[in-house]
Amino acid sequence: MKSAGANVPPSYLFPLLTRKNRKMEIKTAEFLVSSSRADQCPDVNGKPEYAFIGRSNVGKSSLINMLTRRKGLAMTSSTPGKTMLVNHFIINNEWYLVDLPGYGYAKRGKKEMEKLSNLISHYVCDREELTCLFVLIDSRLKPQKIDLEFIEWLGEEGIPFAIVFTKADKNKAGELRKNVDTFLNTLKETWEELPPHFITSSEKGLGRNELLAYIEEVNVSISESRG
Ligand SMILES: Nc1nc2c(ncn2[C@@H]2O[C@H](COP(=O)(O)OP(=O)(O)OP(=O)(O)O)[C@@H](O)[C@H]2O)c(=O)[nH]1
Ligand SMILES: [Mg+2]
Repeated sequence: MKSAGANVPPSYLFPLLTRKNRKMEIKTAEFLVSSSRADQCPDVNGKPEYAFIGRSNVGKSSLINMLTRRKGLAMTSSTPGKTMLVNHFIINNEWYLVDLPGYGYAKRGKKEMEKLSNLISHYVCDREELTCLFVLIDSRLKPQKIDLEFIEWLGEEGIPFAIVFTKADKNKAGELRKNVDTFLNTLKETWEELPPHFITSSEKGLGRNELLAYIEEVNVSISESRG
């Protein structure tokens, strides 16, 4: 049985659970750089990094724009496979949001698929600054094998992560909760403790405060742990 969450020392998890109503204001959000290889990612001086991963077209780039309230900051597209590089955005000059390419877009050539898969796995496994990986799941779908396998792999590698359900606005009434519960119940079969999860709509701004408050909690815990 495995457990998940953010990459902070265990003694700091308690305040994470108890301190409520923390608010994060986004004062500045700027694109820093794109990297085609994980070992070419920028030196961020130990500042925490929060990255977004998930199937192509699940809404990773849109979520970054929603969180920062900068519409064109991350490039989005209705066609899958838009984001091909690791994109770093610096927020409030204090921490980073990272937009990653999607996994599982079968229409690419084999070589390209391999290159992207290498980029993702090296970033996820080797990036020391990666504080929490947000795994985006389309809230309209039944649990997908590729997502479950990816989460299983995160467990094997011991990568701290949280789940973000996307496109909540596209669900019919009643379907949203049902799909979220089905997904979480599936995870419960192999995970001792469920990771934190968030329900979002980039279209409606749903989940913005909760996600930012979570990031803020983790940032505070990290700076407290460093003294
Ligand atoms: N209705 C609705 N549409 C969304 C939402 N989030 C994303 N979309 C749409 O879904 C499509 C894909 O969004 P992206 O943000 O580009 O997805 P991505 O995961 O970054 O995709 P890749 O970079 O190709 O892996 C776009 O047409 C978005 O407008 C949402 O919350 N609600
Ligand atoms: Mg994208």
